Amino acid sequence: MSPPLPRVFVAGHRGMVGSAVVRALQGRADLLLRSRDELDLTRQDQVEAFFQQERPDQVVLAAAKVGGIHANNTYPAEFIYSNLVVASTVIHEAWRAGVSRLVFLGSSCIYPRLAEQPLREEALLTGLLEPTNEPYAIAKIAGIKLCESYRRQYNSDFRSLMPTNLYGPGDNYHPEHSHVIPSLLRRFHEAKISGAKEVVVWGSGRPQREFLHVDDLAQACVFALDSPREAWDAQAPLTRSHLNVGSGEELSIADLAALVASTVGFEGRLQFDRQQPDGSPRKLLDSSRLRSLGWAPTVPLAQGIASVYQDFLQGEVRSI
Ligand code: GFB
Repeated sequence: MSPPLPRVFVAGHRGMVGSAVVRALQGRADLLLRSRDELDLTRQDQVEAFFQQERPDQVVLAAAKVGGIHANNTYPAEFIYSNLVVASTVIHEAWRAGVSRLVFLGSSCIYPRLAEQPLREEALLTGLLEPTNEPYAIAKIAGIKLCESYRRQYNSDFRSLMPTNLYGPGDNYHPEHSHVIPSLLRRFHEAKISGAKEVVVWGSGRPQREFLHVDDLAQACVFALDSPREAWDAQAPLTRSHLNVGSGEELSIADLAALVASTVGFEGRLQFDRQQPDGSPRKLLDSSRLRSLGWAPTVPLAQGIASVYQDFLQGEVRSI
């Protein structure tokens, strides 16, 4: 008889990242999933009761309040409060319930705005953050430090992954609150349908961004759950315990906009709105430590955007 599958709690399983983690863990884990109505992760009493009752073996902490540059800049209190409370509550109760391994997901915006590129893990806390997302970044830094501290004081095997900008199925297409890829897919698509001659792209078009398909991040999460402790700790020692997850594929926002326009089939002009913030000039991750453990990205950007556009069109058909 094969050994029982580990009981894995995926916190945030309805989000883009959590649902990709669920797809990746299908058949490899006994999944524990709770909707927000069943379990409010900002309520310590509910989280405590859940962990004490269910006693998961492992946890992937993918629950987070996320959004693009405009949402981060407009709702800083919600971003810092919600992300701080969810991280501290889930990590603390996971420790109390004896969870054997936990994977916390952060973001590349934890690094200083002007840190040397590509960003190595040791750049954390060496300089000032990008102001448009500082509150969110502070909450994510707190999550890293929570994992590090529980590891240091209690020897908990709590690991942190810092993904670059993500995209994929199940993304948020809100016209103002979403990230750049879903925003532009929607805007270019609507312009094509309406026959508009011009599409507005926020900022100067000059910032550089690296993008990773969420299924590649989900594989990195499976990898982080499975990697033996000794090998992981060799790459992520106590004093620098987070590992970067990026594709290495970087381009300017102007080039990204051109790629999205051609994917959608929009043939009009692009107009850059310099009244909108650019955010970080660049945040390319050095992911060599995770790659040296054996993980590698598999989805090229142009292919990923084409498949996400197909999902977007299907979603439109379903919502009619
Ligand atoms: O995706 P995005 O909001 O994330 O924006 P950030 C990336 C770049 O695309 C910025 C430009 O330079 C935007 O000005 N951009 C151009 C647009 N047109 C658009 C548009 O229509 N919508 C959006 N959203 N951007 C977020 C952080 O920063 O990245 C979060 O605020 C998080 O905290 C996330 O870390 C991964 O890379 O600027």
